[in-house]
Amino acid sequence: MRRLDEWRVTDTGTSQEDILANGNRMLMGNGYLGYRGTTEEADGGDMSATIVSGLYDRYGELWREPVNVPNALSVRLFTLGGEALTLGSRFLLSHEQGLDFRYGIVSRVTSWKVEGVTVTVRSERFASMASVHSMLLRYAVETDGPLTLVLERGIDCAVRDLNGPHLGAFTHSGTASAPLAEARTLELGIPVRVSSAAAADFPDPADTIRTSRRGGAFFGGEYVLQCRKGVPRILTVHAQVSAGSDPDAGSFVPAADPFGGASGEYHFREELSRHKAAWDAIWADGDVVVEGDDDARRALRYSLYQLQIIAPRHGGSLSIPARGLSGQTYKGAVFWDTEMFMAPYFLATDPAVARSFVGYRVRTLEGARRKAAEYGLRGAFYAWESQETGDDACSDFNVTDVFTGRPQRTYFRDKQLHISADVVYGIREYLSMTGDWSILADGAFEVIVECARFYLSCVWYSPVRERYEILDVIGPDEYHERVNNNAFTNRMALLVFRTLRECEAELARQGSTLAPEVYAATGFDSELPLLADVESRLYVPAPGPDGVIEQFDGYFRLEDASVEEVKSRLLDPKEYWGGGNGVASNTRVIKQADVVVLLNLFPRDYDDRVKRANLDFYERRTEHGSSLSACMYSLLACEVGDPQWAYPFFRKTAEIDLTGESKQFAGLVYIGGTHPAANGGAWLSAVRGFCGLSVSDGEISLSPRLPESWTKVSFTLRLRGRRHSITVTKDGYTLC
Ligand code: IFM
Repeated sequence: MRRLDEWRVTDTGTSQEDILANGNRMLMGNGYLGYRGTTEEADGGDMSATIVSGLYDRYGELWREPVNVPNALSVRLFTLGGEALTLGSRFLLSHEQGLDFRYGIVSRVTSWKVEGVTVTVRSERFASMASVHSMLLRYAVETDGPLTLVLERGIDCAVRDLNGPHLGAFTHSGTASAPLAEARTLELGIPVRVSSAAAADFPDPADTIRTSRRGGAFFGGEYVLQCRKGVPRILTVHAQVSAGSDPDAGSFVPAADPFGGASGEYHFREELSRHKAAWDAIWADGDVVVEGDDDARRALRYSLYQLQIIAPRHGGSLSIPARGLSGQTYKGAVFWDTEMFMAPYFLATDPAVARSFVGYRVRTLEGARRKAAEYGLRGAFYAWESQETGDDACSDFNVTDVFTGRPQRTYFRDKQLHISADVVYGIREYLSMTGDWSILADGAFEVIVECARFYLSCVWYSPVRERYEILDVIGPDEYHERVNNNAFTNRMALLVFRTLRECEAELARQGSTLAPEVYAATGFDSELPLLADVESRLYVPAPGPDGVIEQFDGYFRLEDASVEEVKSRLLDPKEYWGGGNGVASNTRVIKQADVVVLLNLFPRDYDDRVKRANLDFYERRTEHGSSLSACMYSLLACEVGDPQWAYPFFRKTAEIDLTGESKQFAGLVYIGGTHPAANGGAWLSAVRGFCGLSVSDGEISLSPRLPESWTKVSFTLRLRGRRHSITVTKDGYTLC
């Protein structure tokens, strides 16, 4: 049973499905690392995982993916006869676990009945926001009668990977109560260090500690606990994780005794209060308070929590993968999700994080250049699935066919041309919100130039129609592959050209010589005449007489079957709907918002009639098979003044990681995990949608259209170095 209280979500489920869902739901993290919400006794089978931001590896010919580093918070509790007390144990009495999403504290109470004695474990843990290499755990075992138990704890190196293993050359040192495991990634030999120091604050003289019998893949100690009624055994663990990919890799060495002589209890309290202070500072700007609707307030705050625990604040020009730090799904890759769905929240509340996203694209520009060259194109074609170098991790066979078990050819990598424009959109928004033009000299201008050059090399001139077109692409709706003139893609390419012009003009106004320098250095000067021509004659599909914009050439000729009808044609529930043979491919049913994204990004280009017509037309034809979809419909519905229509879409996007109701498979490929884009979409729906916040030329405007149950929304906005507090009610707003 799941419950959502103020700042807390709890769950009592113990099935394998619940364990998997709680792994995501109760994820903890600090931007540097993410630790799944499994119990301390869980093992690889429960998909426990510790994922470090920016650390990837490839095993053999399998997909490159994030490395699941050894589990430094592993605790195993056994009966004297050697039976493990887990959630699957025949001795289990009850279990409740919870996440305090104000402070990122995962706690639980679990009881088992062994030989007539009730054993209860209470644990509490957090990934420190104050010291990103650290995770702390307080683990207490209590019985209501005499019982001998064996408690094993330390570093479990037998972690499970989707496409692993990823680590080798293991060594261990330290002691049974403070082990240190070191290893190297297989592909690049990147060092990984994990330590796990423990303090048992109430040692019973009869308790003993010895080196774990598990040996090999487990480094740590084993306590024999002679439990007595009412005498809890409390263990405090301070784990430290560092990987060679860290910006501070050279300098960070796990402390041998992080307790510094203090008792475990004292140390835990001290670390917890530093951690809470860091969270208080985050919420001071990052919170959004909805009044009048408790469920909405809680779900929105939970979504913001999910974003905050994966925000790369520790430096190093990093971005956020599509499944955050919740596991190895989607290869731990960065998609357009960051720029379009997550960045707006950080731009409004913590622009330094948004700067890191831009820095990441600057850092991976070479990879984008390599990809463009690979396709015989010029400039920068950003990776559809980007890892640490910017080379594309997306496979040519990204889906496994359910019927044959064979890899299915997909064209996400080759044809989602809009990705480079999404990167430019992210830079443009950064400039607009921060006014920080210095980012252009830090590489962002070169990114814009190379993206413009990329689109110049993609367009085709039609002498018959006397216009430039963009052919053979995939738009946001991934079910329709290799289409011509996707309205979103073409409009975004135009945005790239315009952004380049505007930046060039602004730099000149500031007396900067950056633009001519970059043009000369990259040889772009010679392409300026072509740029002018393409910019003026690039085709962007316009609304038809009924106001509807055709998603791509020929879309209106496809079968107009309903979503339900198309779904009923599936022969297997996990079957992929798109691609060559998908049930949706030759119909008008789309996976996710496409034209609707276009209307949200360019609201001034289209009037209300057009927005309404497209909302009505496309929503009925959208499967919402992507977690990126609901928020876009919610936003557009607000834009046309229909917040009640928008509201269920807001709830869907804000609750996605609470309910766990989302697609878990694309074909046979597991795609579960958390959904940061939807979490960002919850902020977009609430603040841009219901509050009607928009910013243009440094000016804030608000047009409240709150849903019926909402009475007030308060949030912070950082704009061009100033902090504004905004309160929106049904009849107006205050801004200071
Ligand atoms: O970026 C998205 C894409 O739009 C739909 N498929 C999943 C990707 C990652 O979230």
